[in-house]
Amino acid sequence: MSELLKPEKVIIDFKKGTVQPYKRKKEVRLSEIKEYFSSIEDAEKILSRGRDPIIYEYSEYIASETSGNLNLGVTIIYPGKIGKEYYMTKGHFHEKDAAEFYLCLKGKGLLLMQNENGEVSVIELEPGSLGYVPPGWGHRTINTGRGKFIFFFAYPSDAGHDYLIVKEKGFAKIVIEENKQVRIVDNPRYQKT
Ligand code: S6P
Ligand code: ZN
Repeated sequence: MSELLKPEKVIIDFKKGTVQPYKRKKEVRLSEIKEYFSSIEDAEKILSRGRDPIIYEYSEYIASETSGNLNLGVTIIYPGKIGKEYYMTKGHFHEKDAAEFYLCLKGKGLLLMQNENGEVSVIELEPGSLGYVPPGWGHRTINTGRGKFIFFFAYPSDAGHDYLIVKEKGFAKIVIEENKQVRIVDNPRYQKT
């Protein structure tokens, strides 16, 4: 064992989506995530009007990033769409073989996963439901509701995050609103390997 840490209590506010104490907090605004949306044109239109909304934010309790530890945190995805596509996280693969789970605390959304063979899996999340991401599956979350979508996550601290594959190739599916319905459709910009 490399270091002996002191046990700590962590307080999660299910309604506000806060974690205390937290070590990392990040807000992701449209300007940072615009290339991940299927319609960059719609994103550019919003930005050109001088608006740069927060799409999502998260805070993480990190005891230590050494192997054997867990990172815990809460993500809030705001409600909204870029064109027809719902607000979502960038999505990533873990660099190591590492699982993760998402436990929905508030609102509703989807957990979209994809493995290296291009297979896709989607889990609907509502308060009390948990989506398990096995090692090897890229993962993105999408707010399909009208309010904030808030979920708790945990993953091995040394998992590592690879955003490049998703940024360059995208996910095979996107989640859009069509005729007031949530639809999971082929991503027109998806690049197969
Ligand atoms: C980390 C975990 C979450 C995400 C967060 C934002 O493994 O999955 O903390 O970082 O939900 O998503 P993303 O794709 O921007 O990291
Ligand atoms: Zn992850």
